Amino acid sequence: MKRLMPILVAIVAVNCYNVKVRPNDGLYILKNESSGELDWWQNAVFYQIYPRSFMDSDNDGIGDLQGIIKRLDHLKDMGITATWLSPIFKSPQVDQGYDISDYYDIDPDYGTLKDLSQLLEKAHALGIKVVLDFVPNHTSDKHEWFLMSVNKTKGYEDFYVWHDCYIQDNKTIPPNNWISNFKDSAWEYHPQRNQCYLHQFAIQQPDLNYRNPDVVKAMKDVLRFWMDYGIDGFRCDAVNFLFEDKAFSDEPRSYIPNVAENDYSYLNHIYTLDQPETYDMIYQWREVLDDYTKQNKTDTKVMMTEAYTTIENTMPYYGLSDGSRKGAHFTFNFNFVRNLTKGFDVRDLTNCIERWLTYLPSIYTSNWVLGNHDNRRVASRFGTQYIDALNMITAFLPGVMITYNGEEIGMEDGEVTCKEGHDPQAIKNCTTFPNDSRDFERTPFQWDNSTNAGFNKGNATWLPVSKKYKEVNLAAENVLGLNSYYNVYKKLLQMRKNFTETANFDSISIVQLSKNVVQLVRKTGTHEYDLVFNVGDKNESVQFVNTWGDYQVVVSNSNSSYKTKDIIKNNNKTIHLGPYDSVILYNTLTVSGASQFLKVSYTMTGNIVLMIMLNSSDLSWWETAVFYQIYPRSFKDSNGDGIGDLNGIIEKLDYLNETGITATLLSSIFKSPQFDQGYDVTDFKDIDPVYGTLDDFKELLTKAKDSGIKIIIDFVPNHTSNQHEWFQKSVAREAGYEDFYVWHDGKDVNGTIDVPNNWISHFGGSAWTWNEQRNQYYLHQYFSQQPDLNYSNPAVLEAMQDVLKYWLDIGVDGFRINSAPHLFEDPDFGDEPLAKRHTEYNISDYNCLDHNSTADLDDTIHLIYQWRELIDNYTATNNVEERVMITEAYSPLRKQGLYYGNGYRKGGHFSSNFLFVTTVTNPTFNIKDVTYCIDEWFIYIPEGYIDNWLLGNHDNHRAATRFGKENVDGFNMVIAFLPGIMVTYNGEEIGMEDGEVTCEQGFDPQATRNCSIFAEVSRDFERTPFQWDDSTNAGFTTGTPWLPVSSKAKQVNLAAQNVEGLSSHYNVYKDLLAFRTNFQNKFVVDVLDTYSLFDNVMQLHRRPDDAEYTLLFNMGNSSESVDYHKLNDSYEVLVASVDSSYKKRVAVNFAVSRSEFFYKLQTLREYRTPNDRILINYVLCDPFSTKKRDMENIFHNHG
Ligand SMILES: [Ca+2]
Ligand SMILES: [Ca+2]
Ligand SMILES: [Ca+2]
Ligand SMILES: [Ca+2]
Repeated sequence: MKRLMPILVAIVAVNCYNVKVRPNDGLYILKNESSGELDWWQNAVFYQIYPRSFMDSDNDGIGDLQGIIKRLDHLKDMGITATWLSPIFKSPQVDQGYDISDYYDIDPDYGTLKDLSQLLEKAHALGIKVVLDFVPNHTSDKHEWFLMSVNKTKGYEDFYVWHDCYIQDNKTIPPNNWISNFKDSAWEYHPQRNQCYLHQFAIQQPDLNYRNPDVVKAMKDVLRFWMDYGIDGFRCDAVNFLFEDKAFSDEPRSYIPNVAENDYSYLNHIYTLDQPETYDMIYQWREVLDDYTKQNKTDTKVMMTEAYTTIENTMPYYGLSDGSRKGAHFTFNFNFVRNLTKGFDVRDLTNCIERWLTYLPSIYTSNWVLGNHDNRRVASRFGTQYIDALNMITAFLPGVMITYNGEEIGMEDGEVTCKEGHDPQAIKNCTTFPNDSRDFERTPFQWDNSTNAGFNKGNATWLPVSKKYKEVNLAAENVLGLNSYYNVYKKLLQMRKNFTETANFDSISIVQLSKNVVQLVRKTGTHEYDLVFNVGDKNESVQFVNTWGDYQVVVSNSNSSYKTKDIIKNNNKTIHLGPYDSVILYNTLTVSGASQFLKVSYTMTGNIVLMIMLNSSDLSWWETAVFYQIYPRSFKDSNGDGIGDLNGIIEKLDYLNETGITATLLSSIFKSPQFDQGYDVTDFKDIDPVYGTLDDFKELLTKAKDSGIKIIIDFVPNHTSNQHEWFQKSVAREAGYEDFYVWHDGKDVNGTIDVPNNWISHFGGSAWTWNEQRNQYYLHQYFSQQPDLNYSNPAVLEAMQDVLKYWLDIGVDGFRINSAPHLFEDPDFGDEPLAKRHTEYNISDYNCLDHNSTADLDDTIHLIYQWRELIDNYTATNNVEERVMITEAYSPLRKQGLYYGNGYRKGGHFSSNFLFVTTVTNPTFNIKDVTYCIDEWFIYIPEGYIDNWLLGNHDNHRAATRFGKENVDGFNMVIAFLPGIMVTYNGEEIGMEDGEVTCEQGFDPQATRNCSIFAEVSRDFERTPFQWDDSTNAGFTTGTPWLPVSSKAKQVNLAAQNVEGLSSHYNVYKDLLAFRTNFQNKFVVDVLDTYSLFDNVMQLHRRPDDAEYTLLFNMGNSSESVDYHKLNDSYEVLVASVDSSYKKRVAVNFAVSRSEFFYKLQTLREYRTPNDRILINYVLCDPFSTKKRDMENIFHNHG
């Protein structure tokens, strides 16, 4: 960490005062799967050849094996050591060779077995391994196995997945509801056998029955045959489809709206994808390969798998995370293909890399795929200016690199018409062909500028050769000394040869140097390499993070001003980058500085966030606060009408005080018809009578102030109630109010007036409603009872500023800006484009459109800044304590930063962080989801702003329900421990779960209008009354509560938990708040590390100034013994969860043995008392001795 500091200090010095600075530095330490040397494949570049388009030797227009043989010298020239070939087996070519009719023979299009032997011999002589495509899920329906199975030939009856089915009215009634990838039932009736067979893909591709041991054996025989033949490994196609549920259960609906019943995505494929038996089969194949290697003493036969699935389901294809069973040597990493898109920035790139490395178990070898025969070419996906940089990044990152043929010369997509196309799914519909076809990335390789780019001798080619071949071809680029894509690519492959020391030590860290520049630091063995990449289109000069010594340029992109072998001197660590420049540097001193990289025998992945605060004693009250969100309606009812109110809150101020709460957020309490629970306001300056009076509110402010508690109120600026007098006046076109709302005449469509555009409201359906009286449409981004105010009207701006001033004068401590992103709309009222994933939604669903005209507009952001200035001016003019502004924006994370500020102007003091609510949602979430969620926030939120963490609110299911009640303490600890502000929704401190509410009892307007979806969408469950004690109505009211009190209140209530010395959620929560009081606001330097320790345990480690704190959280249901990162030997337990075997204030001596760790952090190697496995639940540890540690000293002593 020391190396980072000088630069950070420099940033602080020029930037600002009293601000925390936090670069995002993800550090991953990688371990070699085997303990010795790197195996041949671990650092290899696998070059994917698409045989049909590589080289045509006999001039029939189709590439072939003899063509590949002819061009092997090209692979050799690049420095390629391994290639994998798309399918070349005998096939009727219904699905481009993925329908195989003979696993043991070559399709005549490509040649013969003899040609393959020749290819292997020549490739091996050149030191190139050859991997073949293995298509295991299905065969062609022309395969003899299938023909015999149809005939029930003995031994083949059950080779495929057969099932009885019925014919009714000439229609097949299939055994269950399964749907094929290519639409319609996955079952096909076969009249001859009078049964149905399963096909997860085309009808001509029947699924093999892997529950039949004969099939398993037959397929293993195929693997052995090809290994005997001399093949070096297999790329296994679509492996996640191998097994299906034994019971043939119907799959549940996905509930993705507007998907036709015969569409693949209509169902949630829990019974046909990623089955446990599927993973087991992959592990068995690995055993076949490993056994073969061992018995025959050959080089490793490698297996790579293709599975487009979630990241959680992807990793087990590698094997179990502890390595006790192994699967593929690597399973394709499609992150760059699927999650990186045109216009990406540094954060997107960082995110993409870190996401993969976070989830990858540290014992496995990473891999990086930029493209393949199923995805558009890199140059076309991102733009030609990115070709070098992306090749550099994939070459630079640790592990296997995969290159699709043509990417090394920067080939773009070819030009193919629907008529010329061959992609079987795409040519069925010529209108969608330009979007859907995969022919563009499959056009012939461009070798030179002769006829047909040298692909053949001039006969028609199966797909047209791209017109660009005259400029873009290998011969033109392969000129010594020329700045070309190809020469950059070649240098990269040479550089990678130095990465073979990975076996000893390998780490990668990712640092965002500025908004547009990222630096990757790779330390392998004794070498240090640095890649610096300017993603933006402007010149950038940045200081890069460095150790010591001069830096030498290894390779730079073809337009760079840096040339190979240029030196950047030790005393000048500034690098000047042109637009899209990327440079790889080598630290010339690292060989002699080798001692800094100690051999690491124990590794784990981790991310480090480093923070520096200057003059932290000057922190304002809100920067260290716990904000407690009160939902007034359900908190405490003082007058027996069943609805919580202001006097109820006043009654409970002592409770807040006793708990340690210093600030509250009150959900909307303004005058309202309560159609949307107070978010439809009729008077912004008055309190709704159900909550009390303005005087009650003033009393609350006074009493809260006496208790040292701040009161933040909701501000609902986007819309009013349709019963607001402003709206009434606007409808009547009263002078001064005509343009208070967003009115529109509508669009004349052939004489009929239609809505002005396609905008959709948050709750579905058009965002426009016709008003008869005014004879115009008005806009409502929410319900039609909530018309949008017109912010282009200066009178509206003034009226709303007036509201803010009014409440500031009354004495509120701040505002939470409701629905901040939607204030302004595009004044042109143009249609919004369809969202990328629009097909997953109903056409009237809000998610169907990209909201580039109605959300996050520049004008909206600037208005937020104006309001911040108004509030800051008020604070300054009146010389009062700081008033704060909090913004609510469920915007993409990359936009969230703008609500904080843009570097010149300030926005919200903080913008609510909804990541724990929106991303840790899967019921099977694991520790990596949580650590990733934390990392992601740090990646996207710019330096200089204070972080914030919340688990839930009145719009999302309760944390105890989402995460499990046994995880309540753990999650409260996480958000209390992380740097920044903690936000708690009332009830979370006692672990309240969702209440039980029926549709008839409910109030949420979007839910009660349709009882069939009530359970799914209602927000009433998290709004049931607070559970104070076990009396009637849980002590919430003496009357009838507006929403029923949860039946769990008898067990889960404050009184039962608030007992001195009792181990309870509430007491844990109180301890956490006390811990924060002593902890949060004191540091000049603060470092946070996030670690996933094994599958279920996470560690958060903070090293502020002279202290050290650690949080260990076991999210699993079994005991775990873990090695964790530490600096000291003796610790004291500060807080332990309700079920923990550890007790508060008990000393723990964890010192057993130590090993050196990266940057001198010491990690406890092994902690295991004989015969005793200790359950480390959630333990917050503080080192016993908090003696001042001289950080400089620590670094120097070990450096
Ligand atoms: Ca040919
Ligand atoms: Ca299957
Ligand atoms: Ca009341
Ligand atoms: Ca608006």
